[in-house]
Amino acid sequence: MKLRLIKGMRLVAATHNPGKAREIAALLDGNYEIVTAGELNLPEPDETETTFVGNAMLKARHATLLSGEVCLADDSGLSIAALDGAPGIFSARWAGPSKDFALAMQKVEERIEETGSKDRSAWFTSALAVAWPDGTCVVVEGRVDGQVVWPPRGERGFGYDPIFQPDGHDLTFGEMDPAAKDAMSHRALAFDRLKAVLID
Ligand code: ITT
Repeated sequence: MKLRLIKGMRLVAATHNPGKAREIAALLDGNYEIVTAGELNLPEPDETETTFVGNAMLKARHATLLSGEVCLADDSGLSIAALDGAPGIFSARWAGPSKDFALAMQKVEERIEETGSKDRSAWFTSALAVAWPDGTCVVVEGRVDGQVVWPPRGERGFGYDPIFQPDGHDLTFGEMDPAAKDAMSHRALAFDRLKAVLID
């Protein structure tokens, strides 16, 4: 059987991050009835895997087991070359329990300065996993390269967006119109791949 996401169907976005949920809805072009794990009061699983792909599959499967519905999860993060790829899968955890991204961005800047490196290159990764109640799971990944800037610029987006300037652009993700970010982001690229596999 060919796996498909049929337009109009209900899809659980297995995320508790409202910024991410907004982008997921926009990147699916309003073609699905999206309900979030937060709205369904599904608990967040511990992200115990060691890769974006592993954690995306873990979150999608966890939500499917609890809801019995088709679930889509995103595991993502910012990797800094000078920090050997940190914070990477720990991007959310660097913001602490209060999800303080001003603090997390400060930590990124301090760690880069501590290395003495002039290399500010960085990349965002998004792994998207779709899980079905029968245990099937499809996963794809997207990446966008750029530079870490300091100080942070822009109030749009979420998380580390104010310190990430994608290569070939003058604005940070925090300064860009959401549609401009959605035309080039790691998440957009992952969605392109997901659509190529699952959507006619
Ligand atoms: P869920 O697991 O509930 O989806 P989360 O925020 O914990 O929410 P992750 O574990 O995938 O999600 O953590 C990824 C973190 O990386 C996220 O909290 C952001 O701070 C950051 N991040 C990912 N994509 C980003 C983007 O497009 N712009 C800015 N920051 C991003």
